[in-house]
Amino acid sequence: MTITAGRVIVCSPGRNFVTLRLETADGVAGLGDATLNGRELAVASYLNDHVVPLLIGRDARRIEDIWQFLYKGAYWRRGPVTMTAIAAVDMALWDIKGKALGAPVYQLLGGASRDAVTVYAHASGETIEDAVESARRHAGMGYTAVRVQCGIPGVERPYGIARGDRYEPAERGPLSETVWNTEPYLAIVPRLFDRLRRELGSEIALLHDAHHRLTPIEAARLGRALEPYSLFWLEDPTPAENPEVFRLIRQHTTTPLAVGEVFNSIHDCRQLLEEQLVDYIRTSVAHAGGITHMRRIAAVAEIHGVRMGSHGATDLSPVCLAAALHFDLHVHNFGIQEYMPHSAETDRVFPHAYRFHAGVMHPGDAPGLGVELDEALAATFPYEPAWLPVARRADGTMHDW
Ligand code: EZ4
Ligand code: CO
Repeated sequence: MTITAGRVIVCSPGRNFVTLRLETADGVAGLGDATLNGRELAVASYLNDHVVPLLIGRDARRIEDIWQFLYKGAYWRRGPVTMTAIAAVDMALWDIKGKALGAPVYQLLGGASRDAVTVYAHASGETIEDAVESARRHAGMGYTAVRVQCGIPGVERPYGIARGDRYEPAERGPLSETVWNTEPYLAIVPRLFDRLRRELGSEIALLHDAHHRLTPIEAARLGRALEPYSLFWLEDPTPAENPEVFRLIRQHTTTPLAVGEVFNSIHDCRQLLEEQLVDYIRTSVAHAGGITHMRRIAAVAEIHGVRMGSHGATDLSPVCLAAALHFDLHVHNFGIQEYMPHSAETDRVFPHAYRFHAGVMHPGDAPGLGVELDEALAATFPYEPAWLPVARRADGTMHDW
Protein backbone atom coordinates (compact mmCIF):
# COMPACT_ATOMS: atom_id res chain seq x y z
CA MET A 1 0.00 0.00 0.00
CA THR A 2 2.83 2.41 -0.81
CA ILE A 3 1.70 5.86 -1.90
CA THR A 4 3.06 6.41 -5.40
CA ALA A 5 1.39 9.63 -6.52
CA GLY A 6 -0.79 12.47 -5.36
CA ARG A 7 -2.62 14.81 -7.68
CA VAL A 8 -4.63 17.92 -6.93
CA ILE A 9 -7.61 18.45 -9.22
CA VAL A 10 -9.14 21.93 -9.24
CA CYS A 11 -12.47 22.20 -11.05
CA SER A 12 -15.54 24.39 -11.11
CA PRO A 13 -18.73 22.48 -11.96
CA GLY A 14 -20.97 25.37 -10.87
CA ARG A 15 -18.57 26.31 -8.05
CA ASN A 16 -14.91 25.67 -7.23
CA PHE A 17 -13.68 22.44 -5.69
CA VAL A 18 -10.17 21.25 -4.84
CA THR A 19 -9.80 17.47 -4.70
CA LEU A 20 -6.78 15.38 -3.71
CA ARG A 21 -6.35 12.00 -5.35
CA LEU A 22 -3.78 9.68 -3.77
CA GLU A 23 -2.63 6.58 -5.64
CA THR A 24 -0.95 3.45 -4.30
CA ALA A 25 1.32 0.79 -5.80
CA ASP A 26 -1.57 -1.70 -5.44
CA GLY A 27 -3.70 0.33 -7.83
CA VAL A 28 -6.09 1.54 -5.12
CA ALA A 29 -6.73 5.31 -5.19
CA GLY A 30 -8.51 7.54 -2.68
CA LEU A 31 -10.12 10.99 -2.79
CA GLY A 32 -10.08 13.83 -0.28
CA ASP A 33 -11.84 17.21 -0.34
CA ALA A 34 -9.46 20.17 0.01
CA THR A 35 -11.88 23.01 -0.76
CA LEU A 36 -11.47 26.21 1.27
CA ASN A 37 -14.12 28.57 -0.07
CA GLY A 38 -12.62 31.74 -1.58
CA ARG A 39 -9.01 30.68 -0.77
CA GLU A 40 -8.92 27.48 -2.85
CA LEU A 41 -5.53 27.76 -4.53
CA ALA A 42 -3.69 28.26 -1.23
CA VAL A 43 -4.63 24.70 -0.23
CA ALA A 44 -3.88 23.37 -3.72
CA SER A 45 -0.37 24.81 -3.46
CA TYR A 46 0.09 23.60 0.14
CA LEU A 47 -0.73 20.09 -1.03
CA ASN A 48 1.18 20.13 -4.31
CA ASP A 49 4.28 21.92 -3.08
CA HIS A 50 4.56 20.83 0.54
CA VAL A 51 2.55 17.68 1.27
CA VAL A 52 2.43 15.36 -1.74
CA PRO A 53 6.25 15.16 -2.06
CA LEU A 54 6.40 14.00 1.58
CA LEU A 55 3.78 11.30 1.05
CA ILE A 56 5.43 9.45 -1.81
CA GLY A 57 6.80 6.14 -0.56
CA ARG A 58 4.79 6.12 2.69
CA ASP A 59 2.47 3.30 3.73
CA ALA A 60 -1.11 4.43 3.02
CA ARG A 61 -2.42 2.11 5.75
CA ARG A 62 -0.80 4.20 8.51
CA ILE A 63 -3.53 6.85 8.71
CA GLU A 64 -2.89 7.94 12.29
CA ASP A 65 0.86 8.19 11.83
CA ILE A 66 0.54 10.19 8.60
CA TRP A 67 -1.89 12.55 10.33
CA GLN A 68 0.56 13.14 13.19
CA PHE A 69 3.45 13.45 10.75
CA LEU A 70 1.70 16.19 8.75
CA TYR A 71 0.46 18.00 11.87
CA LYS A 72 3.54 17.85 14.09
CA GLY A 73 5.99 17.76 11.20
CA ALA A 74 4.91 21.14 9.79
CA TYR A 75 5.98 22.91 12.99
CA TRP A 76 3.46 25.65 11.98
CA ARG A 77 0.40 23.99 13.44
CA ARG A 78 -3.32 24.47 12.84
CA GLY A 79 -4.92 27.19 10.71
CA PRO A 80 -7.47 26.68 7.94
CA VAL A 81 -5.03 26.05 5.06
CA THR A 82 -2.92 23.49 6.92
CA MET A 83 -5.86 21.69 8.49
CA THR A 84 -7.82 21.53 5.21
CA ALA A 85 -4.79 20.00 3.50
CA ILE A 86 -4.35 17.44 6.30
CA ALA A 87 -8.09 16.71 6.14
CA ALA A 88 -7.87 15.97 2.41
CA VAL A 89 -5.02 13.50 2.95
CA ASP A 90 -6.90 11.89 5.85
CA MET A 91 -10.10 11.44 3.81
CA ALA A 92 -8.15 9.96 0.91
CA LEU A 93 -6.42 7.48 3.23
CA TRP A 94 -9.71 6.34 4.81
CA ASP A 95 -11.09 5.96 1.26
CA ILE A 96 -8.08 3.83 0.30
CA LYS A 97 -8.36 1.69 3.44
CA GLY A 98 -12.04 1.07 2.81
CA LYS A 99 -11.47 0.14 -0.82
CA ALA A 100 -8.53 -2.11 0.09
CA LEU A 101 -10.59 -3.96 2.72
CA GLY A 102 -13.82 -3.93 0.70
CA ALA A 103 -15.77 -2.04 3.39
CA PRO A 104 -17.57 1.30 3.60
CA VAL A 105 -15.74 3.73 5.89
CA TYR A 106 -18.52 3.75 8.52
CA GLN A 107 -17.90 0.04 9.09
CA LEU A 108 -14.20 0.71 9.71
CA LEU A 109 -15.10 3.36 12.31
CA GLY A 110 -17.13 0.87 14.36
CA GLY A 111 -20.32 0.45 12.37
CA ALA A 112 -23.63 2.28 12.28
CA SER A 113 -25.05 3.71 15.50
CA ARG A 114 -28.30 4.59 13.70
CA ASP A 115 -30.24 3.54 10.63
CA ALA A 116 -29.80 6.82 8.79
CA VAL A 117 -28.55 10.37 9.22
CA THR A 118 -31.12 13.11 9.90
CA VAL A 119 -30.36 16.18 7.81
CA TYR A 120 -31.67 19.74 7.85
CA ALA A 121 -32.56 21.71 4.75
CA HIS A 122 -32.00 25.36 3.89
CA ALA A 123 -35.18 27.41 3.46
CA SER A 124 -35.13 31.13 2.76
CA GLY A 125 -37.01 34.03 1.22
CA GLU A 126 -36.75 37.78 0.77
CA THR A 127 -39.93 38.23 2.82
CA ILE A 128 -41.29 36.36 5.83
CA GLU A 129 -44.07 35.00 3.61
CA ASP A 130 -41.59 33.64 1.05
CA ALA A 131 -39.40 32.12 3.76
CA VAL A 132 -42.40 30.38 5.37
CA GLU A 133 -43.44 29.09 1.95
CA SER A 134 -39.91 27.79 1.33
CA ALA A 135 -39.89 26.03 4.74
CA ARG A 136 -43.29 24.49 3.95
CA ARG A 137 -41.98 23.26 0.59
CA HIS A 138 -39.00 21.58 2.29
CA ALA A 139 -41.26 19.97 4.89
CA GLY A 140 -43.24 18.62 1.94
CA MET A 141 -40.07 16.94 0.61
CA GLY A 142 -39.82 14.98 3.87
CA TYR A 143 -37.36 17.14 5.82
CA THR A 144 -38.07 17.10 9.55
CA ALA A 145 -35.64 19.96 10.22
CA VAL A 146 -35.25 23.25 8.35
CA ARG A 147 -32.89 26.20 8.73
CA VAL A 148 -34.77 29.40 7.87
CA GLN A 149 -33.33 32.80 6.88
CA CYS A 150 -35.27 35.81 5.59
CA GLY A 151 -34.59 39.23 4.09
CA ILE A 152 -34.07 42.22 6.37
CA PRO A 153 -35.72 45.58 5.66
CA GLY A 154 -33.05 48.05 4.57
CA VAL A 155 -30.32 45.40 4.23
CA GLU A 156 -29.34 44.53 0.68
CA ARG A 157 -28.31 40.92 0.09
CA PRO A 158 -28.28 39.70 3.69
CA TYR A 159 -26.68 36.34 4.47
CA GLY A 160 -28.43 33.14 3.52
CA ILE A 161 -31.09 34.08 0.96
CA ALA A 162 -31.18 31.75 -2.05
CA ARG A 163 -31.15 33.18 -5.53
CA GLY A 164 -32.61 30.49 -7.76
CA ASP A 165 -32.89 27.09 -6.14
CA ARG A 166 -29.81 27.20 -3.88
CA TYR A 167 -27.79 29.52 -1.69
CA GLU A 168 -24.23 29.97 -2.95
CA PRO A 169 -22.42 32.85 -1.26
CA ALA A 170 -19.18 32.77 -3.29
CA GLU A 171 -19.49 34.93 -6.39
CA ARG A 172 -17.47 34.86 -9.59
CA GLY A 173 -16.26 38.24 -10.79
CA PRO A 174 -15.44 41.21 -8.59
CA LEU A 175 -15.72 40.89 -4.82
CA SER A 176 -19.00 42.31 -3.58
CA GLU A 177 -19.40 44.46 -0.51
CA THR A 178 -22.69 44.27 1.37
CA VAL A 179 -24.03 46.59 4.08
CA TRP A 180 -25.12 45.17 7.43
CA ASN A 181 -27.48 46.56 10.04
CA THR A 182 -28.08 44.58 13.24
CA GLU A 183 -31.20 46.30 14.64
CA PRO A 184 -33.65 45.45 11.83
CA TYR A 185 -32.22 41.91 11.86
CA LEU A 186 -32.92 41.50 15.59
CA ALA A 187 -36.43 42.84 15.02
CA ILE A 188 -37.41 40.57 12.13
CA VAL A 189 -36.01 37.17 13.16
CA PRO A 190 -38.45 36.60 16.08
CA ARG A 191 -41.33 37.63 13.76
CA LEU A 192 -40.15 35.06 11.21
CA PHE A 193 -40.10 32.25 13.78
CA ASP A 194 -43.44 33.32 15.25
CA ARG A 195 -44.98 32.89 11.79
CA LEU A 196 -43.15 29.61 11.19
CA ARG A 197 -44.43 28.07 14.41
CA ARG A 198 -47.97 29.30 13.82
CA GLU A 199 -48.06 28.03 10.24
CA LEU A 200 -45.93 24.87 10.41
CA GLY A 201 -46.75 23.69 13.93
CA SER A 202 -44.60 22.45 16.78
CA GLU A 203 -43.29 19.21 15.27
CA ILE A 204 -40.79 20.51 12.73
CA ALA A 205 -37.28 21.32 13.98
CA LEU A 206 -36.39 24.95 13.18
CA LEU A 207 -32.83 26.29 12.98
CA HIS A 208 -31.32 29.69 12.30
CA ASP A 209 -27.80 30.92 11.43
CA ALA A 210 -26.69 34.34 12.78
CA HIS A 211 -23.40 33.87 10.88
CA HIS A 212 -21.08 35.40 13.49
CA ARG A 213 -22.68 38.87 13.22
CA LEU A 214 -23.79 39.72 16.77
CA THR A 215 -22.15 41.05 19.89
CA PRO A 216 -22.49 38.83 22.96
CA ILE A 217 -25.33 40.86 24.46
CA GLU A 218 -27.15 41.04 21.10
CA ALA A 219 -26.82 37.27 20.84
CA ALA A 220 -28.23 36.90 24.35
CA ARG A 221 -31.15 39.13 23.39
CA LEU A 222 -31.88 37.19 20.20
CA GLY A 223 -31.65 33.84 21.97
CA ARG A 224 -34.10 35.01 24.60
CA ALA A 225 -36.50 36.50 22.03
CA LEU A 226 -36.53 33.16 20.19
CA GLU A 227 -37.27 31.01 23.25
CA PRO A 228 -41.07 30.88 22.66
CA TYR A 229 -40.40 29.19 19.29
CA SER A 230 -38.22 26.36 20.64
CA LEU A 231 -35.43 26.40 18.08
CA PHE A 232 -33.38 23.27 17.49
CA TRP A 233 -30.39 25.63 17.48
CA LEU A 234 -29.18 29.16 16.95
CA GLU A 235 -25.94 28.93 14.97
CA ASP A 236 -22.78 31.04 15.21
CA PRO A 237 -24.27 33.95 17.19
CA THR A 238 -20.95 35.79 17.69
CA PRO A 239 -17.53 35.89 15.97
CA ALA A 240 -15.72 32.63 16.60
CA GLU A 241 -12.53 33.76 18.29
CA ASN A 242 -13.85 34.34 21.81
CA PRO A 243 -15.31 31.22 23.40
CA GLU A 244 -15.62 32.92 26.81
CA VAL A 245 -18.40 35.23 25.55
CA PHE A 246 -20.68 32.19 25.46
CA ARG A 247 -20.75 32.33 29.26
CA LEU A 248 -22.65 35.60 28.99
CA ILE A 249 -24.97 34.31 26.24
CA ARG A 250 -25.71 31.18 28.30
CA GLN A 251 -26.66 33.22 31.36
CA HIS A 252 -29.45 34.85 29.39
CA THR A 253 -30.99 32.20 27.19
CA THR A 254 -32.01 28.55 26.97
CA THR A 255 -32.05 28.59 23.15
CA PRO A 256 -29.63 25.79 22.13
CA LEU A 257 -26.41 27.02 20.51
CA ALA A 258 -24.32 25.55 17.69
CA VAL A 259 -20.82 26.70 16.73
CA GLY A 260 -17.82 25.45 14.78
CA GLU A 261 -17.93 25.72 10.97
CA VAL A 262 -14.80 27.91 10.93
CA PHE A 263 -12.96 25.90 13.60
CA ASN A 264 -9.88 23.93 12.54
CA SER A 265 -9.05 21.80 15.53
CA ILE A 266 -10.04 20.50 18.92
CA HIS A 267 -8.19 23.42 20.47
CA ASP A 268 -10.82 25.80 19.04
CA CYS A 269 -13.57 23.68 20.64
CA ARG A 270 -12.11 22.83 24.02
CA GLN A 271 -13.37 25.64 26.23
CA LEU A 272 -16.82 25.56 24.66
CA LEU A 273 -17.01 21.83 25.33
CA GLU A 274 -15.42 21.71 28.76
CA GLU A 275 -17.69 24.46 30.10
CA GLN A 276 -20.68 23.12 28.17
CA LEU A 277 -21.20 26.53 26.57
CA VAL A 278 -22.75 25.11 23.39
CA ASP A 279 -25.09 22.24 22.59
CA TYR A 280 -23.77 21.28 19.16
CA ILE A 281 -20.29 21.48 17.68
CA ARG A 282 -20.44 21.98 13.89
CA THR A 283 -16.87 21.37 12.72
CA SER A 284 -16.55 19.90 9.22
CA VAL A 285 -14.48 16.93 8.11
CA ALA A 286 -12.77 19.09 5.46
CA HIS A 287 -11.80 22.01 7.70
CA ALA A 288 -11.10 20.30 11.01
CA GLY A 289 -8.42 17.79 10.12
CA GLY A 290 -10.40 14.98 8.54
CA ILE A 291 -12.18 11.97 10.01
CA THR A 292 -9.23 11.19 12.30
CA HIS A 293 -9.42 14.57 14.03
CA MET A 294 -13.24 14.83 14.01
CA ARG A 295 -13.29 11.62 16.06
CA ARG A 296 -11.25 13.34 18.77
CA ILE A 297 -13.53 16.38 18.79
CA ALA A 298 -16.55 14.08 19.04
CA ALA A 299 -15.00 12.12 21.91
CA VAL A 300 -14.41 15.26 23.98
CA ALA A 301 -17.88 16.58 23.05
CA GLU A 302 -19.46 13.32 24.16
CA ILE A 303 -18.08 13.44 27.70
CA HIS A 304 -19.45 16.99 28.05
CA GLY A 305 -22.91 16.15 26.71
CA VAL A 306 -22.46 18.02 23.42
CA ARG A 307 -23.61 16.59 20.10
CA MET A 308 -22.07 16.87 16.63
CA GLY A 309 -23.78 18.91 13.91
CA SER A 310 -21.65 18.68 10.78
CA HIS A 311 -21.37 21.72 8.56
CA GLY A 312 -22.62 20.72 5.09
CA ALA A 313 -22.78 23.74 2.81
CA THR A 314 -22.28 23.24 -0.94
CA ASP A 315 -18.71 24.54 -0.75
CA LEU A 316 -17.88 21.19 0.85
CA SER A 317 -17.58 18.80 -2.09
CA PRO A 318 -19.46 15.49 -2.45
CA VAL A 319 -16.26 13.82 -1.15
CA CYS A 320 -16.58 15.74 2.13
CA LEU A 321 -20.34 15.17 2.31
CA ALA A 322 -19.73 11.42 1.95
CA ALA A 323 -17.03 11.49 4.64
CA ALA A 324 -19.40 13.42 6.93
CA LEU A 325 -22.19 10.88 6.36
CA HIS A 326 -19.93 7.92 7.23
CA PHE A 327 -18.85 9.77 10.36
CA ASP A 328 -22.42 10.81 11.27
CA LEU A 329 -23.82 7.30 10.80
CA HIS A 330 -21.22 5.97 13.21
CA VAL A 331 -20.53 8.63 15.83
CA HIS A 332 -22.56 8.03 18.97
CA ASN A 333 -23.17 11.68 19.92
CA PHE A 334 -24.48 12.71 16.53
CA GLY A 335 -26.95 15.59 16.39
CA ILE A 336 -27.85 16.61 12.85
CA GLN A 337 -26.18 17.06 9.45
CA GLU A 338 -26.61 20.17 7.29
CA TYR A 339 -27.61 19.27 3.71
CA MET A 340 -27.67 21.58 0.73
CA PRO A 341 -27.96 19.52 -2.45
CA HIS A 342 -25.14 20.13 -4.93
CA SER A 343 -25.86 21.32 -8.46
CA ALA A 344 -26.51 18.77 -11.21
CA GLU A 345 -23.06 19.54 -12.74
CA THR A 346 -21.34 18.89 -9.42
CA ASP A 347 -23.21 15.60 -8.98
CA ARG A 348 -22.19 14.52 -12.49
CA VAL A 349 -18.51 15.29 -11.85
CA PHE A 350 -18.62 13.44 -8.50
CA PRO A 351 -20.78 10.28 -8.93
CA HIS A 352 -21.62 9.03 -5.42
CA ALA A 353 -23.21 6.24 -3.42
CA TYR A 354 -24.88 8.44 -0.77
CA ARG A 355 -28.61 8.96 -1.01
CA PHE A 356 -31.25 11.35 0.34
CA HIS A 357 -34.72 10.07 1.07
CA ALA A 358 -37.49 11.67 3.10
CA GLY A 359 -35.37 13.85 5.37
CA VAL A 360 -32.56 11.38 6.01
CA MET A 361 -29.36 10.36 4.23
CA HIS A 362 -27.21 7.24 4.09
CA PRO A 363 -23.60 7.07 2.83
CA GLY A 364 -24.27 3.82 0.95
CA ASP A 365 -22.28 0.58 1.16
CA ALA A 366 -19.71 1.08 -1.57
CA PRO A 367 -16.16 0.39 -0.30
CA GLY A 368 -14.35 3.46 1.00
CA LEU A 369 -16.17 6.81 0.91
CA GLY A 370 -18.27 5.85 -2.12
CA VAL A 371 -17.47 8.88 -4.28
CA GLU A 372 -15.62 9.00 -7.60
CA LEU A 373 -14.28 11.94 -9.60
CA ASP A 374 -14.85 11.99 -13.35
CA GLU A 375 -11.63 13.76 -14.25
CA ALA A 376 -12.40 14.11 -17.96
CA LEU A 377 -15.67 15.82 -17.17
CA ALA A 378 -14.04 17.88 -14.39
CA ALA A 379 -11.54 19.20 -16.95
CA THR A 380 -14.42 20.77 -18.88
CA PHE A 381 -15.17 22.98 -15.82
CA PRO A 382 -11.94 24.95 -15.26
CA TYR A 383 -11.31 26.94 -12.08
CA GLU A 384 -12.87 30.39 -11.97
CA PRO A 385 -11.85 32.80 -9.21
CA ALA A 386 -14.75 33.47 -6.84
CA TRP A 387 -14.99 35.47 -3.64
CA LEU A 388 -17.09 35.33 -0.54
CA PRO A 389 -18.80 38.70 0.02
CA VAL A 390 -17.68 41.05 2.76
CA ALA A 391 -19.93 43.17 4.99
CA ARG A 392 -19.62 46.74 6.23
CA ARG A 393 -21.81 48.79 8.52
CA ALA A 394 -23.61 51.84 7.12
CA ASP A 395 -20.71 54.14 8.11
CA GLY A 396 -18.22 52.00 6.18
CA THR A 397 -16.72 50.05 9.10
CA MET A 398 -15.87 46.43 8.25
CA HIS A 399 -18.22 43.95 9.93
CA ASP A 400 -18.18 40.15 10.20
CA TRP A 401 -19.72 38.62 7.09
O1 EZ4 B 1 -21.32 30.73 4.86
O2 EZ4 B 1 -20.08 27.53 3.94
O3 EZ4 B 1 -24.12 27.11 7.80
N1 EZ4 B 1 -23.69 27.42 6.72
C1 EZ4 B 1 -22.95 28.48 6.44
C2 EZ4 B 1 -22.40 28.58 5.04
C3 EZ4 B 1 -21.08 29.36 5.00
C4 EZ4 B 1 -20.27 28.91 3.84
C5 EZ4 B 1 -18.92 29.63 3.77
O4 EZ4 B 1 -18.09 29.03 2.84
O5 EZ4 B 1 -22.78 29.33 7.29
O6 EZ4 B 1 -23.34 29.15 4.19
CO1 CO C 1 -23.29 28.61 9.23
